[in-house]
Amino acid sequence: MLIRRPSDVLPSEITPRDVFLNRRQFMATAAGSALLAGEAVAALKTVPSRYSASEKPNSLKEITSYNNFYEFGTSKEDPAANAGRLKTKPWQIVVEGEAGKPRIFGLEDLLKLAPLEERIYRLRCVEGWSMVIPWVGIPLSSLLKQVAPTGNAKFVSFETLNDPKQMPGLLTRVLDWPYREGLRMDEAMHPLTILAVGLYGEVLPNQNGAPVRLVVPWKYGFKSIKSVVQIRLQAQQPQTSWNQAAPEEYGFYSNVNPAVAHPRWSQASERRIGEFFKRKTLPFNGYADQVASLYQGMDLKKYF
Ligand SMILES: Nc1nc2c(c(=O)[nH]1)N[C@H]1C(S)=C(S)[C@@H](COP(=O)(O)O)O[C@H]1N2
Ligand SMILES: [Mo]
Repeated sequence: MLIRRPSDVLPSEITPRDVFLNRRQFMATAAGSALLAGEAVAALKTVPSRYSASEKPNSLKEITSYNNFYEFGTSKEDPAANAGRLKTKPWQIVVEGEAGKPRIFGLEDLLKLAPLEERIYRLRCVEGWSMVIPWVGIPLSSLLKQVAPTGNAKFVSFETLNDPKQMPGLLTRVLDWPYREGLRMDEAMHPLTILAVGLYGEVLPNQNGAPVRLVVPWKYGFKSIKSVVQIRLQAQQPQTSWNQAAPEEYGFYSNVNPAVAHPRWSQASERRIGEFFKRKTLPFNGYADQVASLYQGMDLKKYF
């Protein structure tokens, strides 16, 4: 889903500001790792979940060093290198729109809404690779119920933080920022849809979308928006960053579907990070029993 590779950027496009930011970013990363070593990392108290896949998770190293988070750069190594400067405390999520009780949630409020569960989920990136990740999180439904959605709430939109001082990738125009995603209301309320605040029992590493990110395991990875600051209930289907960037390639639904090829490559198989041979991609990423009924009667070639 790369539109513009870093190697396509001409040296003339690198401004003194970029050079300045790169130096700052180097210092921020150095400071960040010192902090990590010094600070006791909060272990999250979790209960196991009946929704976990019975597959061996990828290693912490794999999960935290091969990422997509374009706000920190477009290559897989960029988020681990650059996300150290993201300030995740304090953090607020504004939940508004078609809601009887719109509200601003601090991260602490979120943790009180439901028991934190460990959910081992497959993540299938639209680029053709996959991982298995032991998330820690709560159902998104437990947050949405708090704001009392009105009868007009048919869709939910999500936005990532939009601060170029913390996110150097925002200075490039690879996407229309802030990163935006959306779900239909029934998808958002589905028990498989979670807000993740951790992985491997610890708070989320910045490169994985700290302090809170969406995870929708039956959809391509880009639907699982990171570092969320705004959630809006609305009557209309939201515009999303990837659909806006390339509507023929990335539909609103983006359910994992081996039968519908991306215009430039097949989606029939995938490479699990750490494995050599490819696997067959499963309909709805292996969650068909739980979610196929949401799309009954819809032409999934049209609503891709
Ligand atoms: N804000 C934001 N969220 C994002 C992205 C991004 O670039 N920005 N990338 C998406 C893509 S393409 C994938 S595959 C997953 C990757 O999540 P992970 O790095 O935690 O494995 O995050 C998704 N969420
Ligand atoms: Mo992705």
